[in-house]
Amino acid sequence: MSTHRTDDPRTAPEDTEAETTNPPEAPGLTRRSMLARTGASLATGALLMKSGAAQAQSDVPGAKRPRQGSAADTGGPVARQTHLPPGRAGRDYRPVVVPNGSKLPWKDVNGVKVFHMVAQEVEHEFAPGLKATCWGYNGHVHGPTIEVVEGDRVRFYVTNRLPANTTVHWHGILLPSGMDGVGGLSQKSIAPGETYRYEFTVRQSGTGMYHSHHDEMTQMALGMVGMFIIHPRKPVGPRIDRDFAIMLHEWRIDPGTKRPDPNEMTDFNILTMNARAFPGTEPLVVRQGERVRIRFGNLSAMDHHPIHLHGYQFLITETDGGRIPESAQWPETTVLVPTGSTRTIEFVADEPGDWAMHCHMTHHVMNQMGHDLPNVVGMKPGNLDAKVRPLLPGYMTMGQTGMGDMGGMHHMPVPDNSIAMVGGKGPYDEITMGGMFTILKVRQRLEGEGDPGWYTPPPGTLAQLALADELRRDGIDVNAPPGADPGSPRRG
Ligand SMILES: [Cu+2]
Repeated sequence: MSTHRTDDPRTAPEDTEAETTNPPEAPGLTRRSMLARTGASLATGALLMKSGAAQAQSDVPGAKRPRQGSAADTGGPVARQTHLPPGRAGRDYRPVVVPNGSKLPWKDVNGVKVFHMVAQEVEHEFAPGLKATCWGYNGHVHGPTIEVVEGDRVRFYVTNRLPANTTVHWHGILLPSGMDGVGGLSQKSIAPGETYRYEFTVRQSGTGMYHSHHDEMTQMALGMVGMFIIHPRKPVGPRIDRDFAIMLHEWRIDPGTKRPDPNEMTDFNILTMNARAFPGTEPLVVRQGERVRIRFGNLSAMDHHPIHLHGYQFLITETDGGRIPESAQWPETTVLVPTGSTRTIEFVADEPGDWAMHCHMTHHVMNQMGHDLPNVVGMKPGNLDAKVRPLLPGYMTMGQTGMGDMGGMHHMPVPDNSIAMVGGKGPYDEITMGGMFTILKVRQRLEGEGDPGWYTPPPGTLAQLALADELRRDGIDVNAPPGADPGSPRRG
């Protein structure tokens, strides 16, 4: 689609005149200010162009011709505005990595990045053993990550193949009001079978999101969310070697059922990173010494997620409002990602190892946990199991010492289409977490991009069973009363 038409705006003779007479899309965004914001050189500025390919929309099934002069009319004066040539991976930016995810493809139509999104039902696997019928985009849950460059002109066709109306809201993206995608408020919602067109010039950089903004409670609970990443036209901050994008989300899927329950308000039992629950999450693989960026988005229904990274201190470098000035970036080991927000962290991966990265709400690292269980911690069942088994074959009292053993119970019968509450295979033992948990794998050497397997700590750097000699040497008597000194001088 890179063939130039005779009405290509770059060659149209009336181009110069139109540029001076047509107001820019947003107040304050003149060609001069965009150049200043993008840091683009005057030479690049000479390539500034205006959109003009209104003819593209007439052959789209379900598309209706917008009223003349409306903001949605690419041929109208309002929509005519300056933008830069499509930013390209490799030349203008280093693409993000979306673990377990996908990206939305685009094509260049007369200097405009054209995307086609299809809202549809999707069979999605959360982890081996658990699938559900969700709603997403282009065969994926969540929707493919959108990746563009500041100054791009973008055009999204959204086809609705759902049984219900929908819209797409570009969350955190600066654009004209009529492109904001709020059903009823900024547009008519998209009926099943219809295709709508959204179009705007990207005039910011950072990490945004997109999601349905019609029957939000249902459609977002079923998975209709995605990341919207905008690279700066010229790099900002230190050069990044690995750039990851992770969307956080929460679901209610009762064991044995096939549909997420959108009516759930508090008791979510599947917590996901890029719509996967541990042990279904793919690790983040990094070479030692690389500068790493991780962008988190959160479109959970009700919860904020404090994401904790082991082994590192990082800087919080971005919110959904853009890059934080260097003087205001502060160090953390846990970043709270409020719902409806994005947060970006950066660090140098100088310490090799397998490092846990997870939500620190302990119920968010469980799978299909029921919270109406009686508390049996400390209970001594005696021969209760033997007594109950004639009535309930296979009965076994569980939880007297906590939930840590649940992961090892893969031999126990569980309902069809459900997963163990915790547990994935680790190099030493069962990992007693599930849900919003993944692993950052930092290696001195990497062969290919795949999972490098488990980390082998150098000799002397692994916690292990204490030897009798060591105990003797250090004067530790394991049977002596345990010690504790007063924490304040007033208590003796
Ligand atoms: Cu959480």
